Amino acid sequence: MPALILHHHDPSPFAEKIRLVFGLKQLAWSSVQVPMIMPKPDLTLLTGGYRKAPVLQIGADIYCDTSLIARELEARFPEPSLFPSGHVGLSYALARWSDKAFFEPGAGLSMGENEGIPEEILEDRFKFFNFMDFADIRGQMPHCYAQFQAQAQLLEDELDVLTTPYLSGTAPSWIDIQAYFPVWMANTNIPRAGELLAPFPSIGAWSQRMETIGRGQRSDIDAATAHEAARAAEPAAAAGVADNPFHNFAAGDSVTVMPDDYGFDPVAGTLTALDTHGISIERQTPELGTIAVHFPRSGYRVEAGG
Ligand SMILES: N[C@@H](CCC(=O)N[C@@H](CS)C(=O)NCC(=O)O)C(=O)O
Repeated sequence: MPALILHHHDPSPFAEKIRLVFGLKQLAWSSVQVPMIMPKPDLTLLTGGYRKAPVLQIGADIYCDTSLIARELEARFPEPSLFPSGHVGLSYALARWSDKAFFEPGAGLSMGENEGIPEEILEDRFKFFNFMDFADIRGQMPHCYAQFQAQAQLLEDELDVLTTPYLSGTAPSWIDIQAYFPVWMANTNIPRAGELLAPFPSIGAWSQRMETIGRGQRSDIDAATAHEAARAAEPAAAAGVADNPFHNFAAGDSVTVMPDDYGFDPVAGTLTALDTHGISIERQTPELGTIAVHFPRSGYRVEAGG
């Protein structure tokens, strides 16, 4: 099986989710650092335009978005499972809470409370994070603190009544990882993290347990090596388009796919698979040959043309 290659940047909280999955599953993986801001030509050569971090590459297959990356890693490496106590649907559903309600105020605090963030990063995020009011970022800080702590309180309430070390039992799970990544972001990127998290001692104790998961065995490679791995491989067989009365798409259609929340960069290609879990397209590239790009169905818009 080709290597697992994660295209990410070390400060990325979303990438931290997947680094923790590598830890939980004790996987060896290769790391390619991507720039924090556009342009990212080495990444978009693979994705066709999708720019967010992280992206998982396995040969000529490119997996976008942490929900889909988790699903793919679980399918390929089922043990130890991301779902030790079941609750697969509920676990994925939790992303709408942690990616939005918990992450967004944390992202606001990371941008608004750090002195000296380079102007080009602020400008990039100004265009990218449509959920933030950059015109009055300082004025938003009290609300961001309040919202971050309101979500931390929910997590603390849950941890307070736990009789097991992790949220869904004796082993860590995708639920733990999703709930933990905004806490990791606070500790890593928010200057007043100590005060912010001080009212939540159960989160502190559980965070120490989460850190024991590790991040698997990482080796650093450059983008050219990742491109060579894509060139040398063919995409995995696609599952086709599932029957559904609510759309008219068929395998072979030209489509574009893009996120429906922020970072609206369309990726054009030929549809090869579509169901209620995911979307796959193939792109012909002069540099790398055929590349398959995969997205989750939840949170991604497919449109005809491209
Ligand atoms: N829904 C996406 C969100 C990913 C995301 O927003 N990642 C941030 C980094 S933490 C990002 O891409 N920021 C802009 C950038 O790095 O270019 C996922 O789950 O992977």
